[in-house]
Amino acid sequence: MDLTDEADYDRVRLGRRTFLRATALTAAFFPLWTSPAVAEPGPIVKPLPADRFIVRGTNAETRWEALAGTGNLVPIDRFFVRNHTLTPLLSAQTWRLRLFGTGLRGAPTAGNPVELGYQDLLDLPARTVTARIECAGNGRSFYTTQQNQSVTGTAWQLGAVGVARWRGVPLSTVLERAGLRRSAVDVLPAGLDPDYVTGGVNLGPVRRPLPIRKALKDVLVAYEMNGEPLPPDHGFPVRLVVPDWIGIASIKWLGGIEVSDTPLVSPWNTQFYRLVGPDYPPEGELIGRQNIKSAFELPWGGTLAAGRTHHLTGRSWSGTGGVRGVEVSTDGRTWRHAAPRGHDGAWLRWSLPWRPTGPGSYTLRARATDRTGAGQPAVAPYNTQGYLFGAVVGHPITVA
Ligand SMILES: Nc1nc2c(c(=O)[nH]1)N[C@H]1C(S)=C(S)[C@@H](COP(=O)(O)O)O[C@H]1N2
Ligand SMILES: [Mo]
Repeated sequence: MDLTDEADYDRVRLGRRTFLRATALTAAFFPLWTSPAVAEPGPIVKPLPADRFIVRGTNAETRWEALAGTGNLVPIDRFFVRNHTLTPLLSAQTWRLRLFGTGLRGAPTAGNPVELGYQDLLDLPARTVTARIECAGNGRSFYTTQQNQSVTGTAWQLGAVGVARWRGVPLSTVLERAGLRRSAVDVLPAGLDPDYVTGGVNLGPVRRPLPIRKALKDVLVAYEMNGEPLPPDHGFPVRLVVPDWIGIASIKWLGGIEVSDTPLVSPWNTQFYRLVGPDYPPEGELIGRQNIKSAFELPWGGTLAAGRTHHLTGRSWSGTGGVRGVEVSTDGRTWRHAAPRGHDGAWLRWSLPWRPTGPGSYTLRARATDRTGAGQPAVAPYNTQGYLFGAVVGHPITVA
């Protein structure tokens, strides 16, 4: 069995603990360390100008038109932010990463963990990777606007995704250094942001189990983003970057990691981030990898000038394999291949010349296929929490 396949592995997890017990777990499960804040926390710290972001509650989504003209990387000043609560302002001097659990030699307890400071991390051999982070709920609003279905959660369009260059230490290095035992099966990274309280229940710090196979494969304990120290909103001083997996895996403001020789659960893998609905088993299907999507670098409902040729640009990406090709339709019937503008593994940038036949309303569509042969269907299978909207999105524009 492939233990990096969350749906498969989850059946093992659920086999050992009953699902109901798992969902009943709350804050008491994880030690609540605090880290002294250097100032009062704010919602989101960086500026959110209206031409680059759409603010949605405690979150901010990137406007796709703000990516036109940028390179492969999304600049920090337009990278989306997804905060369950708010951005804590932490000090690198007092920050500690605390590792504990039965999956480490000597089974250190939460009260007496293995500790690592910021400078300790900087002193370890570093690696730089370009990776995409995308919220599992990216595209959620289209379940409602395109499919007429009601879903819970933040009504993102397609801007809850970004690609950055991350520098840090492989999680495998950190775990080995902390005394990883071969019997370890799960790690549980937790954030130092305030507890997440929803429906009157305190679910404790944001945290989500990660199978050891993925943890050792390509996960980074990152302290730099696009060549700068990690910005506060993106996890300063240290976050995880979990390539190709749903954004929640990439825990920001990383404070602790439980390493366990028995499977771990948290509300973020029992209650959230499961596909639940008429087409899924009653306990739902756990999500690991992200799926395929495409977006135009155009304003939503924007206007293009009539009587000339436009170069439609956009990007396509997939959590299951590199994007192989992209087709675009401007009339809802015929599809043309878009030309690649560069690909470095995180996403494919493409363009297509288009001369509108005349003024009027148009719906632009883009659909990608990846190396596994997966594509974008016309309709996304429904799930109540609106995750993984992978269907083709109709992008309205006006030619005038
Ligand atoms: N500690 C902590 N980590 C977190 C979150 C959070 O609220 N708290 N949000 C997660 C979710 S749901 C996503 S999609 C990504 C978003 O990363 P970004 O804000 O840097 O874009 O961070 C993840 N890591
Ligand atoms: Mo997310």
